[in-house]
Amino acid sequence: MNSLALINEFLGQPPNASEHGYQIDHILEFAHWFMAALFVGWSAFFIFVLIRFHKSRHPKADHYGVRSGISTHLEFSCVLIEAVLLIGFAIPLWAKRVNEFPTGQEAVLVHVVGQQFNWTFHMPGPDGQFGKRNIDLVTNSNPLGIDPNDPSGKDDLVVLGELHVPVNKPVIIELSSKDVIHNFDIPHMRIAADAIPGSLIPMWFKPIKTGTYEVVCGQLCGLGHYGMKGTLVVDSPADYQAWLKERAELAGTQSAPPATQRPPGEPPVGPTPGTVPPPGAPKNANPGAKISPSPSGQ
Ligand SMILES: [Cu+2]
Repeated sequence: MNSLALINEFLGQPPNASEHGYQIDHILEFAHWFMAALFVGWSAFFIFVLIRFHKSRHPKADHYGVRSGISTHLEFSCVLIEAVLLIGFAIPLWAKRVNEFPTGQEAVLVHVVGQQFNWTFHMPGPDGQFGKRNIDLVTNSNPLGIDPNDPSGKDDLVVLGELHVPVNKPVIIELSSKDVIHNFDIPHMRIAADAIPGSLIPMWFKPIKTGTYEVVCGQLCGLGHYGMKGTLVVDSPADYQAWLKERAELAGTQSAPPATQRPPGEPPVGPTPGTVPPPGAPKNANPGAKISPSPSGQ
């Protein structure tokens, strides 16, 4: 099994840190070794055919061709192995991922919202209820448009760029986007799904190792796509509680989340070019906004 895992390492797969990830790695390993065997087999067959049917050995073409049934048997074996991979491994794993969601009580619930070019995480707070969101209320200090009059939104946590979750507890994510199609991808957790405006896409995983992992956008979503990164921190239960407490305290003192760092070359924060502002929005929400120079002086 360990020698099999080498091919994933060779292909640049980061180490797995989620419960279901080992099954995905197993399918990847199997499929890659199978493809490697096919490549070697068909290449050898190609070279054999070049030599065996060379013009010097057969000056006159034989229109009957090969009469042995070996190629039929070989092709049937390949189809059989592929069918076993698909029906025996891939479909059951997929069914498990989409049908066997953990229940809300045992899981951590997070709304993840993509926008050019960052990820915002929305957690329901101690009451377990997400506050209502209204696109008309979206401002720079309220990036998700949480309704201030909704009592269930009072204790909600909105975090830009860095999500903390406890280890060994399922995390259910509901994914959406504010502008274009993004892709929420945590390679170490072996999960990825498109974030589509107007849709709420559920996904889940169970982290099994504490640590800090990279969240990336897996869809080319604009000029600053390369900078659309976030962080997932898997904490011990005590560290997670400390983080929740710290965020709750910060939410009470901060009126606005930290300004988003725009990647070089990106237009200033404001309405995405080509988008229609919500009814009642100020004509120029961000007059005279400039890209502030980064600390390195670029
Ligand atoms: Cu993106």
